[in-house]
Amino acid sequence: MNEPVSRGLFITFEGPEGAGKTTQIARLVERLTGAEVAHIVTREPGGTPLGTRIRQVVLLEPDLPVDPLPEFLLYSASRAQLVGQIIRPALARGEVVVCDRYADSSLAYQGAGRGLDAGLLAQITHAATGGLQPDLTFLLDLDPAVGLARAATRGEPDRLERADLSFHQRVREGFLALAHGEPARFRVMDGTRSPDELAEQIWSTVAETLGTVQIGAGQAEAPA
Ligand code: Z5A
Repeated sequence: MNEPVSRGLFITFEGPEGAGKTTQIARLVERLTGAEVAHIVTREPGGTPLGTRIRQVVLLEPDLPVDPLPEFLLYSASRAQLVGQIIRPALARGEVVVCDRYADSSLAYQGAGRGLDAGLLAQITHAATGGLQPDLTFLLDLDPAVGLARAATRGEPDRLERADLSFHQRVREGFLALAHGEPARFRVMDGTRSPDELAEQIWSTVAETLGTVQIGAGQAEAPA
């Protein structure tokens, strides 16, 4: 097996419901495994025992009243635990970290969607993450009506899936504005393309990025 990359690489996937994040993360993991690149996969909210409990409360008990600010603080608490317990240690080991949603989701859902103040969100997010930003973010962009229809086939809607379409449209616009503001970090992908096409595009970007990162003792090599 190759030595792990000498500094880790932090990759996040973002986008509206049903955009295909889970599908593409599974495909990326196959490629990383095949190329023998050390990696971990995690998600938000969740990824730790505390995060899993927070996920239950904030998403899967939609009748429990939770106002926008406490909703954001719950996501932030899950994020702080995930960064400290899982993400930073993996990056310090030189691994690739693939995360299904991260702080951009709070800016899009609780900021653009719920209307919380962007400055407040940034301040608390910085405290929760110690300023840790992804190196690369894939935004799978999709008309929310299409994404919600895809997600609807899975059974009972969670708290966010119950929100109206205009909320999800604001979320989509919020994601696109974030991507516009940070073009070096974001790769905006057309979520209506086929899973195969998207997987190829994503792997080519990740392989290229890995090729620019030192692997092992001074070797610079891209995975196959
Ligand atoms: N949230 C928040 O508000 N604030 C925060 O800070 C954070 C999160 C971190 C997490 O939900 C919720 O938390 C989320 C935002 C909120 N909103 N909701 N609800 P989640 O983790 O349970 O689910 P999700 O992140 O929204 O993902 P998802 O709904 O599971 O969808 P996905 O992972 O993006 O898509 P998928 O499962 O890969 O695909 C969905 C379906 O589409 C499936 O049947 C696939 O076979 C199909 N699919 C996938 N790709 C394609 C393509 N390319 N073409 C056609 N069909 C496809």
